[in-house]
Amino acid sequence: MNQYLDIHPEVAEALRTGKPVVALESTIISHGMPYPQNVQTALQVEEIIRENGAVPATIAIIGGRLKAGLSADEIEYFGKKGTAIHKASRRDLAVLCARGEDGATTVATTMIIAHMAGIKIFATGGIGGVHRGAETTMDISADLEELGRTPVMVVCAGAKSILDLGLTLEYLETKGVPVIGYGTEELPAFYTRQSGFGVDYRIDTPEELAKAYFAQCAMALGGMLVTNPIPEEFAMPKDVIDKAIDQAIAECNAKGIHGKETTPFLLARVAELTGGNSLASNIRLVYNNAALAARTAVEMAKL
Ligand code: PSU
Ligand code: MN
Repeated sequence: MNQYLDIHPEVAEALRTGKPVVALESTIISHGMPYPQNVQTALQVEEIIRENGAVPATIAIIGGRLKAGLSADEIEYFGKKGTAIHKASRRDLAVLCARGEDGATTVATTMIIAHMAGIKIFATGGIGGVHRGAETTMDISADLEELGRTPVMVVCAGAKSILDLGLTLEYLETKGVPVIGYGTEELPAFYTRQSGFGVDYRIDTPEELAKAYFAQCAMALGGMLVTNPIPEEFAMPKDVIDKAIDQAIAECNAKGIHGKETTPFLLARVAELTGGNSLASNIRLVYNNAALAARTAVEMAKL
């Protein structure tokens, strides 16, 4: 086992005995949602994973240790500290561990740590991607590179249109990442079920997801992305969300915000501009993804 990694005893026991485990990220807690909804959501997501037959492993860096599985107190700590915690992507792991610091793991680092621990599947809300205007800023999330190289299945609700969804799909194609629509042929756009862009494959059951992942691993082809549309009853009106996103991006550019601050700024601003509505949708889609990931982990454990 990696010398920087600590696996929670319950997670370690599940992995040793071949029981299903689902990883969860911590940047969504510290930087993706406000306190206290972030903590309530993180705890409820763990509960949903248990109800669907798997063991949850929320991933984070605490005192320079890579943690696969957090206690409720540790989740509370990340939720309360919020953006004061270092947002940790691939480039940050080594220095944070060497210095003994804390870090909130993004999709990229959650995949890395999940893979080190032997966890195959990870549920979240949205992934990072190619930002609008990336042809001049070169702002492309390290999440996409990680999907290309690390053999973990990531279950999300597509990507927010704070990103350029067309360019994000092009980049994933270049990196060889299969983009799967769960029960849909169209890429979901996080708050809405449709984006106007197609996925590579439609898959309708957790069993078939598990089989596809098994084949992906057998050929050492890297990660897989499952995009699971938000349930109809929690989706947002497209015009409302588009307007908020356009305004948030304009403000982000006017303020000269860039680098790792961009995504947290846009997420927080969109939530403010839509009142509580987008946060409520965000929470519901994460629950939906957690349930699908747990059901898929159960099928993976049978193969
Ligand atoms: N998109 C969301 N919610 C999130 C994130 C993205 O809808 O919480 C977080 C995830 O942790 C993701 C990270 O991995 O932002 C991407 O940040 P960046 O664009 O700086 O790579
Ligand atoms: Mn970026």
